[in-house]
Amino acid sequence: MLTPVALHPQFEEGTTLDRFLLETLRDHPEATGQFVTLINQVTLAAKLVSARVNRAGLAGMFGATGTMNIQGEYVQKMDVYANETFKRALEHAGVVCMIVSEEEEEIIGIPAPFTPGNYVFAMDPLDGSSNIDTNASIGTIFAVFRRKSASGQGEPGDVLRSGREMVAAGYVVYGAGTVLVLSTGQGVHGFTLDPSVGEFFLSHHDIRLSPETRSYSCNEAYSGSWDTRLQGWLSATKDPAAGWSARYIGSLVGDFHRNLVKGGVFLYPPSRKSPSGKLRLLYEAFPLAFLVEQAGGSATDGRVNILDRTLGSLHERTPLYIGNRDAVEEITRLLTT
Ligand code: P6P
Repeated sequence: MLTPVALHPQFEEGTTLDRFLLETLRDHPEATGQFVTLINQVTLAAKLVSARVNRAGLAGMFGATGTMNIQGEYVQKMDVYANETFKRALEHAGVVCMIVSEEEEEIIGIPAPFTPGNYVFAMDPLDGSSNIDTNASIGTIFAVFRRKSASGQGEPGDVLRSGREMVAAGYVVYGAGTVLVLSTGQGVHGFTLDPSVGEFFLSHHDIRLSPETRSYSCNEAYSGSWDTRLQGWLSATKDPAAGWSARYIGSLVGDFHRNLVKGGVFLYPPSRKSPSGKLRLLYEAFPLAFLVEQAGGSATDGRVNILDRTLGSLHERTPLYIGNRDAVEEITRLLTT
């Protein structure tokens, strides 16, 4: 008999995401109707992508489209589907003034006849999609900002800003189950999709990183070109007395979700292959840093807290060290002294 996730007394079994939002956002500064609608549209898109991911192999959706995105990465058929699904779910709802997607070079405006809304939505619509053919976990990652410009279509200044200005962040991990993890600044909570009823139910209330977990997650194949201080840290973790283990899926959302739920630290340092790091600041590092801080962890670029960075360009890359606070602070101390 599985022990059910300990739920807050206020949220008995069967609390849907809708109910959770209504009951927790009541006195939240973002408790505008637009914000709840935005999250509801994200969950609609997540359900649609989940259904398609789960039968990608049957629907001829494996594999690449034969095109490359602006990152120079082969676009998978599922990347295109996820990108279009999240755009369509949001652009007509009157809740966003712009969308930024890993799949598109430019800012995505709100097409006529739809009305721009109060929020900025930045996403990696399907991160790790090259893993879909191997049935590994993949995911959607998103960050939400409240617009700075007064009205109309969003402007670059609405998104070229500090990570501290995010009002919400989350991801959807499409794995053994589909789990939407969300924070609006009041803790981190996970909702598991019951596909038989098409609802996300609260399954992980107030997720907190387990500080004692000694697990690291990185692509060690590149460690030969890492900063030597980092190489020293990695070899120290291999001392049997240190009690570390290693886990690496190669899909950011899968690796991050495991660390969030069980504890651990994820590293994607600069290397000869990726001199600025591989991961993107706006729609990967920013949202995961928002979530990890809400769960008691930390995220840096090796020098400063990721959330203190200000976005300089839509698709800029960054090194990322994220997870248990002690491990992240030790790595950052090594790299800055
Ligand atoms: P590597 C997937 O392509 C991705 O962008 C992230 O999901 C993942 O963390 C990283 O790349 C894996 O990169 O170089 O280890 O294959």
